[in-house]
Amino acid sequence: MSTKKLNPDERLNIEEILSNLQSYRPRRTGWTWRKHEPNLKMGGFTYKEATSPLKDSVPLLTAHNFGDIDPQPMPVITTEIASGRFEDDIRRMRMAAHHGADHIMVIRTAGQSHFEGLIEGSPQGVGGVPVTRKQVRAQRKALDMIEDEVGRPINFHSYVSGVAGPDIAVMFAEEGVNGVHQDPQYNVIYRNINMVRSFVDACESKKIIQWAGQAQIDGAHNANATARDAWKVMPELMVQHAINSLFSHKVGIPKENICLSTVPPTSTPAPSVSMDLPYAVALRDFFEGYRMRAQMHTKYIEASTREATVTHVLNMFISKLTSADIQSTITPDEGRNVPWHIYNIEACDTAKQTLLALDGIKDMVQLAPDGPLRDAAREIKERAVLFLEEMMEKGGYFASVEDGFFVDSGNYPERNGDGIARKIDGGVSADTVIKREADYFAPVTAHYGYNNVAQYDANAANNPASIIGGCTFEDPNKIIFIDELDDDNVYERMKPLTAYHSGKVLRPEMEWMADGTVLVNLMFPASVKVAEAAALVAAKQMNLVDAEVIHREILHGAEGTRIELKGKLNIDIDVASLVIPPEPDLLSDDEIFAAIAAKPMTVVCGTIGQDEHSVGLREIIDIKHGGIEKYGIKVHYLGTSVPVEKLVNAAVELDAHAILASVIISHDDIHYKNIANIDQIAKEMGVRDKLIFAAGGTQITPDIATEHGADAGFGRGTKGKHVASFLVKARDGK
Ligand code: Z98
Repeated sequence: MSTKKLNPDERLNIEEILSNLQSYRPRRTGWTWRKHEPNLKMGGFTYKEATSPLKDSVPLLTAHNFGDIDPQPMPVITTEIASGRFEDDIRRMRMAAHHGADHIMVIRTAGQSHFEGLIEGSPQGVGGVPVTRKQVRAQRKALDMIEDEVGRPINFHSYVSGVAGPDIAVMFAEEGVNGVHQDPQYNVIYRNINMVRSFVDACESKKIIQWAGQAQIDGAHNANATARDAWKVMPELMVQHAINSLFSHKVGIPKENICLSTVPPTSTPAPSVSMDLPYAVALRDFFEGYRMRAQMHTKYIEASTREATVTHVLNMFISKLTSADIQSTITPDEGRNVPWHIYNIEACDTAKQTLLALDGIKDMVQLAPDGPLRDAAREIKERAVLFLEEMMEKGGYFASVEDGFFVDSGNYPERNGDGIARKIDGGVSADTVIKREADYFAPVTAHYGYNNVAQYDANAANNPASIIGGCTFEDPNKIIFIDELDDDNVYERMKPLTAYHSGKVLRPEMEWMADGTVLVNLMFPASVKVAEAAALVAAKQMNLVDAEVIHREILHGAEGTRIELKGKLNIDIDVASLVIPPEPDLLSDDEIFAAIAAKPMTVVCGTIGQDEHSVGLREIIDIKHGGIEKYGIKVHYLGTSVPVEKLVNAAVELDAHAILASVIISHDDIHYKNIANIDQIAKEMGVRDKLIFAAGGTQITPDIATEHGADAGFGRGTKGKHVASFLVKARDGK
């Protein structure tokens, strides 16, 4: 379906996305991998493992030193966006796509696993988004526009788990969802949904996933997150992967769409790489042909962005040394429940930065073919095989779950008897599996198992839906779109926010439009408890509402504590009232270099009058700090407290193009008086017309400097580039 083209200078129009949703049809279902561009050349570099560049994107911060290139690494990059309000998440999805995410996962609100069918409408969620047809359709519609803007398909993802798994699978296939989590073991172990029901349902769900060409991610990572000591469940993780992968393949999903959700099992201060790397190698030995989804270890993420980022980078080091087809970007959200825009974007950038940095590493560094790495990998595999053998002896998966085999805190074959045990006839929706009658018939596509189509039309055996002229998969007009039913709906939520949505009024925001949330960093020279209490007092003084300490870090037990505080700053800023200074009209570095190379330039400079402050001027001239020397400008620095006459005389003697005078001391307006003096002396000597004269200093206001006779004034924040650009323009009349 054709979509509206987005204007890069305008926010997404949420109302427009919501309008006419009942007739919106997704363009496709099915997963898209990035396109490898071997030996891609960008900015003078050659990338071994880059993929097709984007049409529109936000490069890494330091890219401005490299011609603003924005290469895209190999793995699909995931970000999880689920603030509880899908309309706000749409804007974050656009930001994330511009920072390199092409796999956007929507986490469901707590409890949705136990719903017995699809939920309709789009109520607001807590700890995730209520996944409904309307929410999915609105977000898919927005993503269709966003992918046109960035020039890369975006995979949209959520969960086909819970009691209503197959219903959700159908809805996702209809609505153009591209990737899903599906693993019946998740239902059984973590949501206590009856195991027979879960495995029967999984057949149906997986059949639909296969039809839709979606990528499937399993649920093994949940054992990492749940286990008492996550590094001890390595053998079991291999078994969980094996059960779901082979099950899915047997139902018909091709191996290249079956993704193992792999997690480096440990984290620092453990010697993590020595444990995580053998595990990653063991997985790749056992599961050749399947895809690896590298997920972060959520259990070992605390509230520190710094610490989470280091863990993330180390995890990606493992991904690069082994392989990853999908790279997740979990953020400190998991540690402190602040699912904020900025953390999604930071984590996407962390992934891009790290993966690009490690481009080609496997051509330079090889994993040792024997020794401790292979020994440890072999041991993990042996433990996994023994685990599986014992399950078989026990009578299979169901019997083993009844016996508490999974998520035991021992390193198999050690067992501590504290695994999660479920009863074969227990759990949510027990006793709901019914054998199909002989005349059972379902006129639908991608249906698993017995279906007596022949009783109606023997020729339709491979296409049961043809009997009714196609089901919703072939004829989307048969989909029933139900709009919201209750008061807690998107329109009601947006009504009081019109001024903010229009862009006329601004309020700080972290996750929802005009939520007012701000983050404040504080340091108190005190212990944690004292610092925390002090931070709350500070918050009150800053007029923050609902202030809460979300992160505390000991710098020293008595000397200091770092505090991160969140709160609400309920202020409105009228955009029309803002005074926005014009962007300085600067020449590019290349233009300045070329102008100086074509025609050399000499300047004399010094701190004038009785002024001994030289730091600022040195910043403007010294090559070390990116000063004007960098461009090849010849600089004669006369020192501090230079008499104004000396400065002008030197300019004449050296046949300089320009005088740069630094004036810091400002009492009695001496800085402006000295500027006027230079102008006056140069005029008296008859050289003013031949000299460019600029004055700078922290107290300088450009307009006042020129009123006193300078050609330009440079105040606080000036960099060498600003001065060099001005000098070239002034000399060459640009
Ligand atoms: C991730 N942040 O994987 P509920 N099914 C499977 C799951 O792994 C999960 C759910 C369903 C993690 C997300 N996984 C953790 C196989 C959750 C979620 O019951 O609605 O929470 O289903 O990226």
